[in-house]
Amino acid sequence: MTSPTDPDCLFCKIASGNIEATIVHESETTVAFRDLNPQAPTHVLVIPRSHYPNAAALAENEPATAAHLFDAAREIAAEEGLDGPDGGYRMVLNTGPAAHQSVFHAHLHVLGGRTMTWPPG
Ligand code: D5M
Repeated sequence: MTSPTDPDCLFCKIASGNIEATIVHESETTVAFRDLNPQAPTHVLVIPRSHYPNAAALAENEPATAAHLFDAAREIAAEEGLDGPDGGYRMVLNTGPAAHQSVFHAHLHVLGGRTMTWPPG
């Protein structure tokens, strides 16, 4: 089975190298890059190379790749020094317009380097 892609999708273009981004991590199934509008000292987006409109669709169709997003996040958190005993980081999967999703290619936000508050806005 070939991986789905959307030629009009911004994040597909980043994954294929057709649009520049500050890439911090890559694997066979995932790409991670710094968010253009960071909400924390570390704000990285981890995306699947395959195009699915959100994390739910990714999990339904490529559950192994969905798991790879979390594994990439773990490695990025370690590389960014966020995983110490007093540290921590937040992973966010905005899913749908009401949840503030604005790019409809599944992506996992990894945020850290500051104290987070709860509840999220
Ligand atoms: O998050 C979508 C995120 O994507 C938002 O935090 C901005 C980020 N973004 C948008 N365009 C780019 C480019 N070109 N590079 C890096 N980051 C980008 P959402 O959960 O959909 O609101």
